[in-house]
Amino acid sequence: MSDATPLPLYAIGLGSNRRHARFGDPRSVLMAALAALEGEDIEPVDASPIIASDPVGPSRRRYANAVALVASPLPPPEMLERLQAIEADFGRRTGQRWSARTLDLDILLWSGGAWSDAALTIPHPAMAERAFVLGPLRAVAPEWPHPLLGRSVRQLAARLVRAKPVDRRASAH
Ligand code: A4P
Ligand code: MG
Repeated sequence: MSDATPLPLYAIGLGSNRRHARFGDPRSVLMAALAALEGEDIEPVDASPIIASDPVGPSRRRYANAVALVASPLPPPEMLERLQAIEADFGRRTGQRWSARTLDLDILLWSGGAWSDAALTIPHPAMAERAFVLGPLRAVAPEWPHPLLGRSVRQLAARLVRAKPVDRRASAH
């Protein structure tokens, strides 16, 4: 018998720009990470295609990015703990003790709405400005309303695409 109350949903952003000794290139790291997300109290619902994206910020390596939708009764701090445990598993390389992290897992959205404490902010504060987040997120949850901005993921993504040519012209001169 299935439970009548649907479980809360989370949108999880995945990013990698380093090879992993066992899993391989960033794309393969994300495929393994998508599989690792499934666990006790975390049920995969959907996953976006994995995209390649230019780095935002100081790193010069290209990233692989994706977004997963998962259903889970876990409250946000416990979800963050689970994600950090997965990140730690993926950060370990054979032959080395700890190395630079190969996997970044961010909580983008939670169907419970907004959350804010010292360790965790939902929605992820940078998500509305990041094409590498909104592109994959739109593939799995286009109509999800951003609880603070009052616009859907589709609208936020369209706004970002429209803004881009202007940015390019501005930086070309
Ligand atoms: N934290 C607060 N809110 C959240 C949330 N919603 N989800 C806290 C997850 N964590 C959250 O994160 C630092 C702390 O943020 C956590 O301990 C948690 O308490 P972190 O992942 O350990 O550190 P970080 O990676 O330096 O921070 P963050 O914010 O994930 O980094 P950025 O700024 O997102 O940079 N370019 C492309 N193309 N693709 C990428 O994926 N990623 C980054 C990562 C930069 N450029 C990129 C990409
Ligand atoms: Mg992070």
